[in-house]
Formats: sequence, C-alpha cells, structure tokens
Amino acid sequence: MTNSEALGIKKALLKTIIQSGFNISPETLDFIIKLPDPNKEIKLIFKKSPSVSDSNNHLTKSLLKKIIYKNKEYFSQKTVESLNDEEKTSQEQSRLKIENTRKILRKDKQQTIATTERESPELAITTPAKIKKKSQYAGAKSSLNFNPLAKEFDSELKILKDPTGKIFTNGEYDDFYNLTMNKYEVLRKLMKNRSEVHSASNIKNIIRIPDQTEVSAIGLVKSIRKTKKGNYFMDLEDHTGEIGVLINKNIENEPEFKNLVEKIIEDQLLYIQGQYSPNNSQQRGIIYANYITKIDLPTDFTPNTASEELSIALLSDSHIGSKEFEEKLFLKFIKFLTGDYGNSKIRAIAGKVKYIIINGDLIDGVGVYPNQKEDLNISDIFKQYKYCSELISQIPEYITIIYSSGNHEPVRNAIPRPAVPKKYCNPLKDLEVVCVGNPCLIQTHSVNSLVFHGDSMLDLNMLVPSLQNDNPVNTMKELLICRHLAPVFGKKTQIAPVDKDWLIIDKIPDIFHTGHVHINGLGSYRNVTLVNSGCFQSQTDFMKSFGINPTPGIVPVVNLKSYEQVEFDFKKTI
Ligand code: D5M
Ligand code: FE
Ligand code: ZN
Repeated sequence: MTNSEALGIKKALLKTIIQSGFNISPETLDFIIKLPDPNKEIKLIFKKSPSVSDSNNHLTKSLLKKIIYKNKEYFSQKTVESLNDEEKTSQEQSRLKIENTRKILRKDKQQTIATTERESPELAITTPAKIKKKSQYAGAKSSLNFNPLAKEFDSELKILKDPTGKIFTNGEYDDFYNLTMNKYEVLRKLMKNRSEVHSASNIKNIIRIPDQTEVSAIGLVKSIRKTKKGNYFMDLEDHTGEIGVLINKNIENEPEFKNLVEKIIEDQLLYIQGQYSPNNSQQRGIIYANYITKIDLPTDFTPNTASEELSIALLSDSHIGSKEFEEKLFLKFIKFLTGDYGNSKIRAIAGKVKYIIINGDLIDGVGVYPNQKEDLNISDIFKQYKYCSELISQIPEYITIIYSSGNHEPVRNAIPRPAVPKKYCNPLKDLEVVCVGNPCLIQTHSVNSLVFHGDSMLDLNMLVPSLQNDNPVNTMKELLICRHLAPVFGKKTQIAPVDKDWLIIDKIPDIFHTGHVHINGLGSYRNVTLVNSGCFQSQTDFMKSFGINPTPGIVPVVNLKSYEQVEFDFKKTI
C-alpha cells in the first residue's frame, strides 16, 4: 500500500468515526487502522461501546481494548490477538521512545533547556502515566512517575478583574461617547502620575493665550500625518477642545523620540510640552512640541513574587477541531506535565507547574471565518469541547487551569469578551477548568497576570512599520507604553461600546500574556514579563493569506518566584 493510499483509508475511517459522534485520538486511530478489517471492526466497536460503562464517545485506546476484550466472541480471532501483541510491544515501544527522546535532547544544541545532566536510572520512565478524569485521578499517586513539587501546594487563584456579566451595551451613540470619555479620564489620571506631568492645561485655555508661551497639554491624537517638509503634524483633543501640534523632523536625530514619534497613531493619549504660537497668519494657533511622552510604565516597577518555587505555563490558540491542530505536540506537552517527558531536569521544571492559562482559541469553533468548515475535522462545537476535555482530563489534577475567551470561542467577537457559557463547555467545567472573560487580570500565588488574547496587535503591526507580526513582544511593549490593550479604534479589532473601558492597563501586571498572532515570543519590559504563547496549529490557508508563519508546539513556562522563563519546543525535542 502506498503512503497516499494509507492516508486515504485513514481519512475515510476518521470521517466515519466523527460522523458517528465519536472522538478519537490519533494513537487509537493508528491502532484501528492496523486491525485486519478496520471498517468492519469500527462498526462493531460503535455497536458494542455501550457495554463499557466509561464509554463517553471518546474512543481512547484503553476504552477500545475494554470493548474488544469484553466482547471477544464478536471480534475476529486476529483482532483479539493483535490486542495481545499490542500489549506486549507497547512497553517496549514506550521505552524506545523515551530513549529516543533522550538522544535527541542531548543532540539538540539549539534547545532552550540544557540536557547535559545524565538521567538517573531510578527515574527512568517505563510506562506513560494513566490519568483519566480529574475526579478519578484524585489521590491516585501511583499514576505519576515523578514527585511533583506543585502537588504539595494548594492552588491560590484570585480573579482580580473579569468583564463577564458586566459588559452590556445597547450599541448606541451614547455608549461610544461614554467609552471615549472614560478612556480619556482614566488615562489622563495615569498620565498625571508621571513626575514630569503636573501642569497640563486644558486645550480650551491654551487656544485663548494671546502671546507665544511655553505650554503643556494632555490629549488624544485625533489625526497625525507627515507634512511635505517631513515634519509631523497632528490634531490633539481633550474634553475641552482641539489643537494642532507640530513635531519637527529633527526629532528624528534623537533616537528615543524617533522611536516614540514613529509609533504615534490615532486615539493614543500623549503629553505634549512646547511653544504655543497663537494664530498669526494661520487659522489657529499651534504648539511646536519640544517634549512628548506616552504614559508608559515607571522605571522602578517591582513585580510581586510567589514565596514558593511554583510556575505557570502559558498557552493559547490550540484550535482543537481544526484539521491543522497539532495534537501530537499537545500530547507531548501533556506528557511533560505528567513527568513522562525528558530528563530529570525537565521533569523538575514540569513538577513545578501549578497553573496553566489558556488564552483563547482553545477550539477552532464554527463559522468564525468564511468556509471554515473545510478546515475542520470536528465541525460541531459541542464535540470540539468534548474532545478538549478528553485531552485536558489527562492533565494532573493539582494543576489549576484558567481558560479565557478568544475570537474563536462561542462568545461575541468584540472585546471585552465574556467567559464561554457553561452550556458549551460543560465537559471542561466538570474538570474544574476556570472560565473567564478576556481581557482579565488573575492572581496566582501573589503574581498578577494580565491575560489578553491579542486581537489589537495585528492592527498595531499594520499601522506601525517597525512593529511586525513575527516579533509580538515589541507590540506587547507598545501596548504597555500606551497603557491600553487596543490603542487604536475603528480598525479590524472590534471594540464593544460599553460604558467603562476594560482595555485600559491601569494596574501594572507582573506578567503580560497574549496570543492570537500564533508566533511565540518571550521578553520583558521594565520588569514586566512578556509572553506571547504561539499556538498548537500549523499553517492554514487563512494564515498563509496574511503571511503568518506560525510557531506551533512551543510552551513558555514562567517561574512565579524567580521569573525565570523557559520555552519548551515540543517540535524540536522529539
Ligand atoms: O488568527 C489566525 C492568524 O491569522 C493569526 O496569526 C492572526 C491572523 N489573522 C486573523 N485575522 C486576521 C485579519 N483579519 N487580518 C490579518 N491577520 C489576521 P485566529 O484568530 O486564530 O483566526
Ligand atoms: Fe488563534
Ligand atoms: Zn485568535
């Protein structure tokens, strides 16, 4: 049989399985394919599945074995024998796999984690941990092949800010007006906290001044353009009026200002100091700016730290249900969490993971973009969640999972977004996954993480030439500098007109976590840890059309005590 024939059979079989309402892992599918008559056997498996009590339409390998053993008389001799053969070889295979992992880990010079340490024989892994539903897992110490530190500590999670249930809107003009006023007032207050910003005048008062005078103002950028002579001209407005501001092109000789000016876009709040020149030959007076600043972060920000050596794994954009979902990489991540992956050093890091944040696009959803159906292998949203829960149920119970909504979740597209309603993600709720809105601020063991899917980052990257999709950390920095998660209004990012601006970064987070771009990045800015998660989905035609080269399978883990950041690239290491 050629490879393409084998793939054809596999696809047809998968279709039958999904159409029959079953979810299946690739491992189980590979096993079924190898049965003497897979098409016949699968129908029999469906028929006999109710005979096994934990049959929940998730066709895992262990369930499959139970069904076959329990109904031996119905299945062919060869099928039952193949089960026995499988049993014998599986231990050997898992040993080989682990050997292989270690070899690759040692060879791979580019890996983020040093694997020079030798594996101690007593820690050698023989069989993968079998962790079923969390409720079944509780107290099942023997399920884990290592002794995770995180298991010793209770979870300390607080949701500090969550828009869920507080973001109703009529979509009327008043709502937009209130939103803008609230944004201006709160940002202005933040700007005034800067030591050099104490004497800003209302614009209405500035335009009444009859003589040339040194002035300062705080306003939102209404428009900005480059003049024929290469200077910048902008209209700045506050709640009292509007004024023209000229920024001399010579500012470009000062790198610090050039960097700031080239990133000025509409709707940002600025503080301007300069010489006001009343209306001479011009229609109205203008300010010749000699100093400009955005709100920014203070230079002396000190992050909160956990008192224990626990850490947080930051995920997003797994797009479960998509044909391009990288399930194998996701399963490797789960193995990492259960201590079945890598050497003792890697397992020590895995054992510290106490929290996982899933920052949106956990599922691919349905009807998110035109013709999405063609890209899905699970086209029912409930089944997508069921499949998610099958995967997530394998994560050890002592890890707290927080799930925030992205643009693929079954909630509104405009930000801020509420948490996914229980009716969709019930199986996840059963696993005690904490569902929250987006953006949200959460506290884990004293450390505050600002969780934002990242919708607006693409707008910023499009408008500012020096910001690019393949370096999301720079865009994240800019959001912090603007102290706003969507500093430009009216572009691709849909912003809901609610009366309070949930997108203002008023409280400085210790960790700032985004996703959406599908390209991972790690960094820091003024002691704030910046993480863009990347994804678990390989390139779709949709991404290709936007020139996005995704980086699937990389998981950043941040230590909550030391802020040490480690990236696990599950694509590289096995
Ligand atoms: O976004 C998938 C990828 O595609 C991600 O890298 C963002 C990018 N994307 C999504 N929508 C757009 C638009 N409208 N323009 C440019 N790039 C886009 P996801 O949210 O996972 O569907
Ligand atoms: Fe996504
Ligand atoms: Zn997204």
